[in-house]
Amino acid sequence: MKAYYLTTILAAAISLAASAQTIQDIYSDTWVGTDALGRTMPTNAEVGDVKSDKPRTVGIFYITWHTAQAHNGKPFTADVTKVLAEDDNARFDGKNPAWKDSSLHWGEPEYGYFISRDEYVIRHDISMLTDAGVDVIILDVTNACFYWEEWDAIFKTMRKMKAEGNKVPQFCFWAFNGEVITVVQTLYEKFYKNNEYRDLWFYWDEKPLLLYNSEPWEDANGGDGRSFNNNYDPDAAVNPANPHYLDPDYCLEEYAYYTKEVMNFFTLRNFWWGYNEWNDHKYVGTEDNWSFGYQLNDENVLAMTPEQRASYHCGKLEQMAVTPAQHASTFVGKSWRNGKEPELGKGDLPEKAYVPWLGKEVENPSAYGIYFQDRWEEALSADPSFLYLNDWNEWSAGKFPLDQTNLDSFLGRPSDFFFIDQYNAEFNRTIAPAKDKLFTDNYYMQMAENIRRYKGARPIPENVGMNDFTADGDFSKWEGIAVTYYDTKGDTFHRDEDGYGDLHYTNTTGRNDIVRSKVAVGRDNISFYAETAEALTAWSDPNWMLLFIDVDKDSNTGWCGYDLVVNKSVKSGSKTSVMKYNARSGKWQSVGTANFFASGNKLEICVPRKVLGLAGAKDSIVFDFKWCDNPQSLEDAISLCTDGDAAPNRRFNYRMIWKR
Ligand SMILES: [Ca+2]
Ligand SMILES: [Ca+2]
Ligand SMILES: [Ca+2]
Repeated sequence: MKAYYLTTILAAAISLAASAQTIQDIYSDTWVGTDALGRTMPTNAEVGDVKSDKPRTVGIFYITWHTAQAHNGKPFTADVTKVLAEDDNARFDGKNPAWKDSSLHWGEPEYGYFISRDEYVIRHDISMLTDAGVDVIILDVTNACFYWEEWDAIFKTMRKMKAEGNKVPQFCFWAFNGEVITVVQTLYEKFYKNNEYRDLWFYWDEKPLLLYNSEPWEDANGGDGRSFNNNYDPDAAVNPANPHYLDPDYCLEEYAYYTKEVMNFFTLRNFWWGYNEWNDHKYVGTEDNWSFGYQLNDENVLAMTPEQRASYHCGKLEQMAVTPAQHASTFVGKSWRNGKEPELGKGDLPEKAYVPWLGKEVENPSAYGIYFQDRWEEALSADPSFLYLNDWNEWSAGKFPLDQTNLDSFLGRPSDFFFIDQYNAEFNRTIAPAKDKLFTDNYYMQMAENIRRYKGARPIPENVGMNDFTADGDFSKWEGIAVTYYDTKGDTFHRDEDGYGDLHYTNTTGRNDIVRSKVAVGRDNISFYAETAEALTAWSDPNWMLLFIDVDKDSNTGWCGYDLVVNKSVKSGSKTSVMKYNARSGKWQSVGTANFFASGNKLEICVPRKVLGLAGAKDSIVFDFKWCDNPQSLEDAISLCTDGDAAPNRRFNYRMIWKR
């Protein structure tokens, strides 16, 4: 516990020193929401207060291998889901002409086939991860590849977001295969020794964390385990006047082990797959050997309790992993349960499976996070200090030919090809949102829901008192309203970046950057206030500052749960429409008008309580609401949050609680 507070204080001091700007807490742990499967975000009422008896830290594997070289100018065809949609026979024939590539995405990301340096994607990733409660992104160096350009783009963007006042996660590296000692030494010298991006370093147990291979002579990719010395100085071996005379960190051509500098500087944890045994000794459930997922198709690992699978430090349970699936190569996908993968149909997707958290069998079970939730329940029951998620955005994997097929070559059948980590929508570990409406952001929302259960949440702030406001443009009256609802700042950033193949992505829909809002309850009106980063654009703009209200807090009524929308048809510079969703016609119909005043970066709207259906409420009012500016279509909940600005972000809503 002492170490925890020290670490926190130290990290806080460092971030203060490096950045004088104020970070705005946007209270995302108080946001409500319902995902596409009908799961609701648990609130403080369900998960209790933020737990503070020990650290509860969430890390996620963040991939940067979508490098600029992926933009090769050729039409992009490398998506397994599209290959199998073109010809389902391709799943039984690696030489089927539908296969045109040797490295493929399993499906299309919500933001398209992006490359890792795309600032628009980085900004959305960072804000999604922060909103969900992720504390640290873990960057992949496991194959000894340095992604300098991509890391620089990420760190610079995180710095910019911080400068804009946003909370961001911190980072750490994970090195394992190849010349791992050289890799670690290079990272140490480039970033840590130079104090580069120091305010973004992730601290664990009082020092920056480095995930590494504690037995560097054992390479999981079959390498020879040799690491050449960056700082080899032959003179140090023979010259007593050399400042590094006889120091093995300098006088050996190949490193014997990690240097003293590295060993002293970092908190080090060995980090590999949760095999029962690794390098001829017990791995899973041992001291300082963290796992990035568990080999549950090994009956030894499957038989263990969650506490037995966890990693320990000084005898204390420290780390556990949660993954949406295992590997395609081990035939353990997203719907795997009780030692079995459901039978695969078209597109190599399971056609049906029982979903325990839903208590029934469903079609398209890959969308339901069956394996993912089982792992969450285990991790939550063991309650580790560090919870590792694998992964956010790996998306792509190699397709390898098999010369000799046997009965169990791939997915439990003979095959002339195979994939290792990912394959299709069933066999992958991606948590980031997918474009396919069947999967959409289900895994992201499931992660956010479970992180809340892991960490707890603050109570939703409550408004009190009667405030009879009119839309008179005197915005000073809002200073008396204590409760503020916040949104990310700078999330109207425009996109203009290459993607995979010949793709290029632009998005210029970011317009009014909503940063703050408030609600005041009066006898006759409920007034809404919104504040943007810059001056508001003209009220005549399309889809200008839409205010969606879920009056009954029921996602099954209204459009995407929203029963009313304000500003869908703004009448004049002072009068706007209030519309109600008619489920029968599927249309929004006018039910009244509201007065508004917009000036500079501020907007206030007074909606008659009668129009909201809240005229009779005397002592308390509770509803959910959301501001959206410039969505390009009102197709579904996702269309509200992928263009323009949504406040709060993604599928989340603010909950307005008022007591007289
Ligand atoms: Ca915003
Ligand atoms: Ca509703
Ligand atoms: Ca937003």
